[in-house]
Amino acid sequence: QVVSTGDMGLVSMQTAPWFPRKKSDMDTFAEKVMEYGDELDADHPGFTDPVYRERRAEITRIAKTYKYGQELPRIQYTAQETATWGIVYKKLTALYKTHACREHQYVLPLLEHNCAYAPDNIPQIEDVSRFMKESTGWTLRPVMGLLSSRDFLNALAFRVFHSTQYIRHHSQPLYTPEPDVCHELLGHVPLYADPDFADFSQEIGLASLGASDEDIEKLATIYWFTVEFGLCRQGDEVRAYGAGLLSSFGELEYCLSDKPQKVPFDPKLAATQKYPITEYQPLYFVAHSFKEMKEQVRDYAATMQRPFAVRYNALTESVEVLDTK
Ligand code: TIH
Ligand code: FE2
Repeated sequence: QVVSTGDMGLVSMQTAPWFPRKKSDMDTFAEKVMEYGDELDADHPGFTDPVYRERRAEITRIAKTYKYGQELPRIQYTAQETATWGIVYKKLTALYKTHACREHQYVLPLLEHNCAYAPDNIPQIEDVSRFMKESTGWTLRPVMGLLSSRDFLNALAFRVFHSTQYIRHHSQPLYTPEPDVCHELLGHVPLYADPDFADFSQEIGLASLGASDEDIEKLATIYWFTVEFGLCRQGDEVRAYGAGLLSSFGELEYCLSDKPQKVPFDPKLAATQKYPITEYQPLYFVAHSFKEMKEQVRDYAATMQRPFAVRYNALTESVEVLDTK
């Protein structure tokens, strides 16, 4: 039985945390960002650079007023920002041939052709989002800072990915501990144009809707070890598909060396594995294929306690709640 949108008379729904039912519900996320992008930590390279700080604040202010359905904001990047992008772009594209998974290698030329990806141009997320929509139905939303894990994961259920638009500090182009436009556009976007990866990622999102705080923590950790830092088998080789690897020249080189530990992907193990967030990962999970990963995560999610089931209706772009009591 499908419970109509907004029907909170259902006992099982009353005890579950709130979650978005339609895409415009995500407009409320902007008011509850945990950490603003313009409040930098003391160890951030841009902390002592007032020009950089003001520029970040300007870009995040634009993101804060975005509402569902609007065109995504276009940013006029400065020469210095474009130069930083250029360094990152050239270093990374040289390494992709030997280090990136085949799906990433397939999509990047399409982005160069359709979305003006180039060493001397930072693509606009409006153009990129349109391309993604046509490939797999995924879209981007601008984000002004760090969302809670719950909000961020919930968006994945709607095939919506939150994207920053500012760029890393020019003094450290090859690794940054936080997302930036290089990370989103070079790391995440190419994978979201792949149908199997697109499904896999939505699976995590659907599992997160109305989940308990403990389960959100586990799903966020699975997300970390797959979407952000996943490795995969490709024939006899291991390649990177995680966005955190594909956007960092330093860690991309490191992750395939013999320094870190590598274990087969298992969602149950990955869900509770500890990890550092401001340095290279000591441990990576190696997946077999995106298809298999999707099944693994779906089976894992089925073991989580939730008194209702959810289903995404792609025609109405909304989530239906099914009573399982
Ligand atoms: N470390 C990545 C980079 O340098 O591009 C960025 C991030 C990965 C994961 C979270 S932020
Ligand atoms: Fe990311």
